[in-house]
Amino acid sequence: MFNVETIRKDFPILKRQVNGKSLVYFDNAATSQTPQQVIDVIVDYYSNYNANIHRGVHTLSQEATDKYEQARLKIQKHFNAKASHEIIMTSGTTHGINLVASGFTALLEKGDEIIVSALEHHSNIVPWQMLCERTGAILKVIPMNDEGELVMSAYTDLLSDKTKLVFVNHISNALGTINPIEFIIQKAHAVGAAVLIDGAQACPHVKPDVQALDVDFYVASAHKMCGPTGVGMLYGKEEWLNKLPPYQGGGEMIAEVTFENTTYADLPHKFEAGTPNICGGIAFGAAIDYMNTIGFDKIAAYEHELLDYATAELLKIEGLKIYGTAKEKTSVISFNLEGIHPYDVGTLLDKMGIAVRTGHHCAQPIMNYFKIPGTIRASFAFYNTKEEIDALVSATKKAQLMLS
Ligand code: 7TS
Repeated sequence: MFNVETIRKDFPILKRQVNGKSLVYFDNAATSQTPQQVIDVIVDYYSNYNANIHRGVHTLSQEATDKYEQARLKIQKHFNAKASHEIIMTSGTTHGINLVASGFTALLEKGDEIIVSALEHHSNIVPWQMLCERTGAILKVIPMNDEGELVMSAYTDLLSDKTKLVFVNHISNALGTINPIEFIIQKAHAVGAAVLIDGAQACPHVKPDVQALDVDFYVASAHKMCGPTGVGMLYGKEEWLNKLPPYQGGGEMIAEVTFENTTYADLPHKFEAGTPNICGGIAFGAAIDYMNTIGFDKIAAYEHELLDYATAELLKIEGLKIYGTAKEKTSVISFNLEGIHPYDVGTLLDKMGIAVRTGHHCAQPIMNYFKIPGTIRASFAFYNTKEEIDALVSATKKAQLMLS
């Protein structure tokens, strides 16, 4: 049984007051909150077995190594990767994307084409632009429509034997659109292109199966799925990870070093130079355990209820416009009040204890499409409630009155 009141007890931060009001946390798309079960794992690590990994004969180092590698296995199982060495531990989605973009420098030629979508976060645009600058490859963009959906007929028109890579997010951070990634992957593979899916916004809501998707690369951040900041994962098919050169040089990623020649370690260590975020990696595994205990089916169903309820209630406010009305969308609502700057609304909502994000959400091309400076974004998680949505609606009405 899904009981939101029981779940809320797992999150100490939800008891906080902000500006004298009970905190209403609706900035989950920026970062999710952390349950006590994950906080306990972090405290346990620093209290009992903090040590560097993969290099110590001593007990603490072995314990830390075991737990870190167990976390990799949990991540492998969660995403259904074929082998644990196809999971590269990163500092987050941005790191994973840059690792792949850097690796493709050696694999692209002038005139090759790579495709992104109009719905991307800047972290899934800028590294590819930099790759194009380095290689002379050409960046093409899948357009979006007024609902905030990608236009699939335009996508298939862009594909050709020149297409080498396609990069699309699984779910848009700014609008909540769920993209048809199965179709996107299948069509890209038909012309021989590789696909990277940015799963930063999907992983808090769904459990991706990388083998069923047949995706080449999939990236995510722990902090969006109840884990800590500064850690994430890159899944890559073994054949692709073997083709890509190392991203950073340093300790841990080598087989043998001399001044004349260095050979690299096998996967996954070839891509893991230096001391990683050990505690973060272990806590990422704990976060995955926590979310699976609640269950992704239950999470998705409940969040959908919240989305439908909030959409209906917010639309009752005169002059309120929602951006992103895709048929397939997750629990993100981007909106504006007519004639009022989103930042002013966000500031007043904060005064009333409600945390939302305002601005362009690192997705300026989407804001340019709608010809707006930004939006107010309320993003819901499974620990939010309808009562909190009522608080948002009434605070938004108050803000509208004060700012009109
Ligand atoms: N891709 C998407 C789709 C994202 O939403 C984000 C972060 C990133 C990549 C980058 O993730 P990071 O963990 O490497 O920073 N999105 C947001 C957001 O919507 N508000 O704050 C961060």
